[in-house]
Amino acid sequence: MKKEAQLDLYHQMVLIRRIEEQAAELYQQGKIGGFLHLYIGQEAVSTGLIAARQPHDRVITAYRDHGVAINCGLPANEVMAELLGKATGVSKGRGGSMHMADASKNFWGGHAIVGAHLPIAAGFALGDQYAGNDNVTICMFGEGATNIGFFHEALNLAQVWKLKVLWVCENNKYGMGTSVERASAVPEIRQKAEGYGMPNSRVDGMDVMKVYEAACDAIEKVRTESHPYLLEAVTYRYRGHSMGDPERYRKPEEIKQWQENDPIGIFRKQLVSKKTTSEKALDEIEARVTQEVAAAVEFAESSPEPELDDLFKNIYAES
Ligand SMILES: Cc1ncc(C[n+]2csc(CCOP(=O)(O)OP(=O)(O)O)c2C)c(N)n1
Repeated sequence: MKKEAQLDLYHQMVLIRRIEEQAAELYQQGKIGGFLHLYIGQEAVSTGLIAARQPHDRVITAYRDHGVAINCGLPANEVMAELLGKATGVSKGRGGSMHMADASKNFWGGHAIVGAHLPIAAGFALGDQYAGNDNVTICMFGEGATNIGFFHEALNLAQVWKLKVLWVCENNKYGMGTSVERASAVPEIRQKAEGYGMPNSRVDGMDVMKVYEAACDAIEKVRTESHPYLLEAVTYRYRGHSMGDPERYRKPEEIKQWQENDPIGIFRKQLVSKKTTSEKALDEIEARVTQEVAAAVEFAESSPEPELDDLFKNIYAES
C-alpha cells in the first residue's frame, strides 16, 4: 500500500477513536439518548477491511457502527449530528447511534437486532447474483451473533447458492457480559464455517495491515471464485458493552493487557520503524483530527432538531 493510503488509514483510526471518546462525554452530559456502543479498541478491523473493498461492494454491520460509517466515507459532522439526533445527521436524526446508513456510500447500516442483518446480507448478494454483477457484500457481526439461528441460516444458504458474501466476525471476546468460552461450542469462530464447507481464516484484528491483507485476499476469492467466505478478526473492546456497563465480568488487568496491544499504537510503531513516515507527521494528523472532532461537535450542537411535521416521513418506501 502506498504511503498516502497508509496515512489515510492512520487518520481514519484516530478519527474514530477521538469521535467516540467525545461521544462518551456527550452521552454523560445527557446530549446523546438511547444506547451507545463504542468501537474503541476495534478500529483496526473495520479500517483494514473497508480499505480492501471496491466502492461497489456493499457493507452492512450491527449496532457498533460509528467506526464503520467513518471508514465508508460518511462525514464526521453528520455522524456526530446523528448521535445527537439532529436533522443534519446521516439518518436525519431518526436512527441515532445504532442506525447509521448511507446507501450512496454502499453502507447499509447499522442494525440493532443481534444477527438479524445476516439474512439481509444474503439477500443483497442474491439480488446481485440475479443482476449478474460482481459486487461483494461485506457483513460484519460479533462472535455472540454466531450462536443464534440467523447466522446458521444465512451461512447455509450463502454456501448452497454460492453467494458473494464476505462474513466478518469481530471476535472481541464478549457478547455483553458473556465470554466466548462460555457461549460458543468451538474456541475459534472460523471453525463454524467448516460445518457449511465454507473457506475461512482467522486474523489478528489489532493489526490494521494484517486485516487489510487478509481482507484483500478473501474479497478476491469471493469475487473471482463466486462463493462466500468467513473471516474471523480477533480483537477487543476497551470500553463496556454499551455506556453504563459495570463490567463485572472481566478484570481491569485483562483490559490493560489488551491496551498494550493498542491498534493505533501498533500501526504508529510500524509506520515509524519502517520509515514510512515520521512521528512529527503522525502528530500533525492527530492535531488535524482534534480540529475535525471539535468542528463536528460544533456542527452537531448547532444543528436543528428534526421537525415534528416530518415524523411520519420515510417510514414506507414509495413504489
Ligand atoms: C436478537 C437479540 N437478542 C439479544 C439482544 C441483546 N443484545 C444486544 S448486544 C448483545 C451481545 C451481542 O454480542 P456480539 O454479537 O458478540 O457483539 P458485540 O456487542 O461484542 O459487538 C445482546 C445479547 C439483541 N439486541 N438482539
